[in-house]
Amino acid sequence: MRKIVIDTDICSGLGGDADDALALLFLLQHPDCDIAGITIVHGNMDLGLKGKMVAKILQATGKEKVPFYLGAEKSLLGHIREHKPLLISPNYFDDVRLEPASGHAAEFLAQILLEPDISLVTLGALTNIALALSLEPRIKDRLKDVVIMGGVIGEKKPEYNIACDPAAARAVLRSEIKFTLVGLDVTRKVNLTQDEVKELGGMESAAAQVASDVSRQWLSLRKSDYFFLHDPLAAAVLLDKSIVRTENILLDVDDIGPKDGILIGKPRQEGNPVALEVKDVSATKKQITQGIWKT
Ligand SMILES: [Ca+2]
Repeated sequence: MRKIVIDTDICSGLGGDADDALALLFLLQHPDCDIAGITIVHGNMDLGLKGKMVAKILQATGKEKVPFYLGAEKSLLGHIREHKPLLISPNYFDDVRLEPASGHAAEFLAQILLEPDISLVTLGALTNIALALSLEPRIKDRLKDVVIMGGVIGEKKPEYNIACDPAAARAVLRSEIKFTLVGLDVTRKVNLTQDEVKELGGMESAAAQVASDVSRQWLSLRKSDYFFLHDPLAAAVLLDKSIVRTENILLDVDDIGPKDGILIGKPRQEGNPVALEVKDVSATKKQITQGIWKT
């Protein structure tokens, strides 16, 4: 059984990308995963609403005992991304009973990440992780298994998770934590189409219902017939590194300035593995969607 902590900036169902919810549903229902806790970080939506969405997912998967914590509401330097309007009916949360655990997400991370054999996957800005590292620097020697969804290799525009808090990303990348990076250039190769969502939607367990709800909402907001499985791919890589081809790259984040948040890197043996491609896109997608919808 893998003991896993998930750090998420979830806006799924609230007017944002479906992928955080799908990654949570994938890991929470996976037979080999024991989720030790979920921490929530800023990005586009009020933290309390993000907490309600996590609670909804925990209830839908029958994982009410998994603790979840609210974390940083702003970047390390105090920036905040404009909140998007809530697009879901508030009634959607009428059945939510669970409350976030007390305490800041970074305090929880500073304790739990010292425990042996904990894996961490980050699906949002790295603010909570950077704060935890400053509270408890020994984390960097203890944590052996980390997957970061963020960044993009070879593009001039910064990726959202890194751009939300470049200083935090810089702190984490320079911390000597060993991690595998799964960036946008790779996650954009794995998408889910409207037709596939329709097909998967026949299985209406509570968890499948949430998966279908957030996917349909995101398709309609994007005005598109597909969306990308960014965070679920990072979750799948956490469970099986062999699904991606990687290269060791010494990574950093560009200095504060107009290009802040752009990843820079050089291939180096002492660098961290960076995913370059998914070896078998259709098998990986099948594994992810079956894990989420339990088809
Ligand atoms: Ca995310």
